[in-house]
Amino acid sequence: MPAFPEIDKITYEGPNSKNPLAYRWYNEDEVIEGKSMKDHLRFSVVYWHTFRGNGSDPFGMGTMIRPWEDGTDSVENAQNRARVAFEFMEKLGAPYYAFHDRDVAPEGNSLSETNANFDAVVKVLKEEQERSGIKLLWGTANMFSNPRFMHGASTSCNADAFAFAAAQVKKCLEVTKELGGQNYVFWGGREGYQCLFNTDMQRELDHMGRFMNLAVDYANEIGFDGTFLIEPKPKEPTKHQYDSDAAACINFLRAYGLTERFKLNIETNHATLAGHTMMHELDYTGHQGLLGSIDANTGDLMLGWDTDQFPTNFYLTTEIMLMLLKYGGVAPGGVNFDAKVRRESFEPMDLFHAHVGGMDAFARGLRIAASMRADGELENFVKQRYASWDTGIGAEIESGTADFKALETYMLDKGEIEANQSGRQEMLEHLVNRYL
Ligand code: XUL
Ligand code: CO
Repeated sequence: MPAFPEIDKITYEGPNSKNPLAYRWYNEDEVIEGKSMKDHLRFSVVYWHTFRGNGSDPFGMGTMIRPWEDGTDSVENAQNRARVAFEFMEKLGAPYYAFHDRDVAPEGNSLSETNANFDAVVKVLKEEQERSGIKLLWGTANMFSNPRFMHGASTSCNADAFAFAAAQVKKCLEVTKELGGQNYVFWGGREGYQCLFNTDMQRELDHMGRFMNLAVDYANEIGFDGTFLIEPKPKEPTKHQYDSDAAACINFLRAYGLTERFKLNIETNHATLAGHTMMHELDYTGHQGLLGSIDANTGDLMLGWDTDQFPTNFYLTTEIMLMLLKYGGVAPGGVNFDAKVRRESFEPMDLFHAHVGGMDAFARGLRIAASMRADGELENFVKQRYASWDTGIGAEIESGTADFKALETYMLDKGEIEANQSGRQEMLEHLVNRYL
């Protein structure tokens, strides 16, 4: 019995369609800048919000109606849910998905029982992947929900928590490899602190560095060659997370010799919690050569926490797609909807509305970004703005031939700098609006 009998496969109907369950902009086979929209966007559905989110919040219980759930935490229920997830993703036309180990299968009374539960559901995931052609974008281990990780996982003061986390990641790497996962993500759930008076920061960071190196060693041992991704987030659940933003993560990767195997997974709502825009985080990571994947969502400007809403703002998706195109695309990463429907959007149908809206917003962003790049007006403005670096003293500084003494001689001779020119911010913001 299908879980969504009233929904047919979502199709592209073009910009004039008034059907909310159709794509107006996402035409998966249409080629833009030499690549299909499907290959540019590599959309991915997250298991945790979409199939495990129940709508509970700190003030109230779950609200979601999910007729396929039998209300138990059994392996059978988890296996059935996996089949429902694939029906959903197929009807949506999403080529990838992502999960935490604990989203897909229930924890048992011991680590070995938990691993057996995981295997039993992975069997179904594998069958469904083969049947549908949908692939695993990334796997990750949930090392933040269980109370054993209250002080963190690899950064816990309790060495046993580190050991448990290692066993968990070992298993999850094996499963991710088994399912052909293209990446493996570390989001530092509770890797941070609440209070510096009880924290040995240096020791915790060294342990996290050790943990990541052990993961790379084990991946090499079993022949998992997917990309490792660290996902920056500044706070929540801890008051300070060590992976606070892209710059902090990149410094960590360099300090512990990890840049060969690791890149970053940048999430919009995490960027804004860090006091940056998504565009800033993507530009920073991209020029460092470490842009791996994105978690697509948005926060709420009125709220200061991780609301994980579906992105529908063309301005945001245009900025993101400008960055992805600038840095050569997101593969083998993807556009992963780490987003949840609101508690009030409790019907199964809302899962479709949310994803269709998010995918279409990104497809529109891709189209807008590509036409801006084709016209080249922004790019030319920036190039012109830095023209003083292309010849003369600027070129000498960039190439390393001018030292402080030479620069002093140059300036003493010249007396004053070339007149500055306007940055034209308002003109450019107006220009960008022309494309929206
Ligand atoms: C939490 C978050 C996670 C990661 C995976 O804010 O974004 O869901 O994406 O652990
Ligand atoms: Co995320």
